Amino acid sequence: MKCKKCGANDAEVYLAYSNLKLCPECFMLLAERKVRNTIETYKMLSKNDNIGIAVSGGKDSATLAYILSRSFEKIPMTLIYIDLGIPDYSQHCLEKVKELSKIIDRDLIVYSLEKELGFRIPDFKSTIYGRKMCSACGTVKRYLFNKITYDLGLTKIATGHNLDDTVEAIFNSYMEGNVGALVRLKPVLPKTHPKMMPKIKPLICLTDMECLLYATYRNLPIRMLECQFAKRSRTIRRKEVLNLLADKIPSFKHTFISSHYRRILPLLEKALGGQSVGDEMGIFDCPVCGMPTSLRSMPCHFCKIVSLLKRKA
Ligand code: Q46
Ligand code: ZN
Repeated sequence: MKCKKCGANDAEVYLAYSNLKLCPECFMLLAERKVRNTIETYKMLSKNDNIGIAVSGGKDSATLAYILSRSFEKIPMTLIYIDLGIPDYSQHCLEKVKELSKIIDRDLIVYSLEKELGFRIPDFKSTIYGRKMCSACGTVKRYLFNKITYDLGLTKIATGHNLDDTVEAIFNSYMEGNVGALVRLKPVLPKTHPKMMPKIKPLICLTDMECLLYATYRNLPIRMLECQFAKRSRTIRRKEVLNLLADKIPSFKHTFISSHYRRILPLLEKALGGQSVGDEMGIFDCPVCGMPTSLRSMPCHFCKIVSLLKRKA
């Protein structure tokens, strides 16, 4: 079977949602075009930008960094890696992001939790987060990527959230009736506080599998180890359910996300009068670290969970 685009090479990739059979070269060009179109549609980048790219050693952030760097050569970009101190895994991922930074010739900032803050993610095992390590880890990463981007004087941060991540997050917010989270799950999050950096998600148009195929065909350095805390998380189980739906209805994820952004989200925002749920309560400065928080006169989530470790020490 020949590639449906070029008609010359053998097709290796089948995109069921659009019934396309492509050769690796045409698939990679299509993926890059989709990302560039997403960036244009949502006005994610401007020529004065100097962006941070959150990298983890995984397929998504490697794909993101490669496509951004190649498509927007003139825009300054810095890779940011947080060393979480997870035995074997963090060191392995660090080696991958170092290789990636060499390949794309962009600077890499490595922030070590242990060196900078004196703790590691596994230290949360002995706290109330022992059974939900990913929740503590997510809070730490979100906080630090924002803070590092701010401290470095960059203009925004790009993350590797892909289409599957976003469909799962929207689906979960529907399930929980969490309208606030639903309204915040946008491809672009603008600056709502002087220290809250804008966030962009250029991979929102590519599935998990497309990111994996892209990183593999481009021979990008990606991790081979799984984090020891990743086992059977709820997020993974919800993704499995959504994949079952996509097996039966191949366009399910694309239709779901486009209906949400085109039809549901504008209505929700209108109903909220242009505010996100929680906006009416404002954004405050954390009394401990000075970074933005939705909690009035209280430490931010990051400071709260870090204080748990200090109490244990
Ligand atoms: S690193 Fe952190 Fe992940 Fe490990 S503890 Fe969970 S969130 S699984 S991407
Ligand atoms: Zn704080």
